[in-house]
Amino acid sequence: MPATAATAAPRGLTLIGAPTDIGAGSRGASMGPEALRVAGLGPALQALGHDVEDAGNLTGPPNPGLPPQNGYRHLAEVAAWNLAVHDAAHAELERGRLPILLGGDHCLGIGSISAVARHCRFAGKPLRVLWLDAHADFNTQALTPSGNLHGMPVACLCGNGPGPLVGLAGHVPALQPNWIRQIGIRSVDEGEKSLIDAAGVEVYDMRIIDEIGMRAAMEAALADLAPDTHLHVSFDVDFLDPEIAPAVATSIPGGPTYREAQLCMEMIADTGRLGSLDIVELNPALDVRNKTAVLATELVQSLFGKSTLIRRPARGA
Ligand SMILES: [Mn+2]
Repeated sequence: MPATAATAAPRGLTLIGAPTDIGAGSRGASMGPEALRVAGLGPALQALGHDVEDAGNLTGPPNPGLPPQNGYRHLAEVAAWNLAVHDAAHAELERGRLPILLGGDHCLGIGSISAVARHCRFAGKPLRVLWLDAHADFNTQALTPSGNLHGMPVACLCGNGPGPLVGLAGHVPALQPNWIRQIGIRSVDEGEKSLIDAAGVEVYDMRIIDEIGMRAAMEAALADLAPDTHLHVSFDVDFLDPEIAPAVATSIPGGPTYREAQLCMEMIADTGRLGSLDIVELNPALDVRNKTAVLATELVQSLFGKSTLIRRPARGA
């Protein structure tokens, strides 16, 4: 094994591109996978000692640009893309590899996390989902102002959504709300607030991060992991402050800084339990010389064990 700065054990990682903006309100996230490749994501992870395979891009229906029907935009197309993502991610998990979904918009988290939920259910492993995002993504048909399904994946995964999406994991709901930790949240629609509250999702919003700091927020979000807990990270690039990450269509000011985001990723890496990852909502049409894709690549390196120094475990493993 080559000398490496990684603190995490080498893993088999598979990049899965899903070039679509089918669930988003504006076009461009479909170019995300290629921007991440151009930023050197695969070689950056390989350099940490991991075995990286790029499975290329999935295919699916084009974006027809239609208005919502019954509260959903492009439901049939969103279902087709998510089925493809589910099958690809599940196949990698069954091979013992760690799938990295290159989105694509955040509706694809339904397929990806449904695959993880299915895998964990059969393996008898506990699952925790870390949802790094500016938004809670807990909208529903009745509440959504736009019908865009990228605002609904968490609700769908919790069983509140259209049949073709809530059933992908082979079990409804795919997730119990108390398996989810949301981090970085700073934009929630009015009706969404009540739904999140009623569901009991644990949310570390920017108010809490301001008050207690990223370290304490992440300690709480990562508390009580079992030795065999599978950690899934769903990283919406709009989690980051738009000053450092402009390439998102739904940017909200006041997100984590570069250092806070690095700490978040490093603390997840320190658990040694990362099992799957989504990188979504990167919209290269809005980027400046691909800098957001480069930043996402740096943060994902930290998530996979890059650290400044050789670190010895400081907290109880
Ligand atoms: Mn999102």
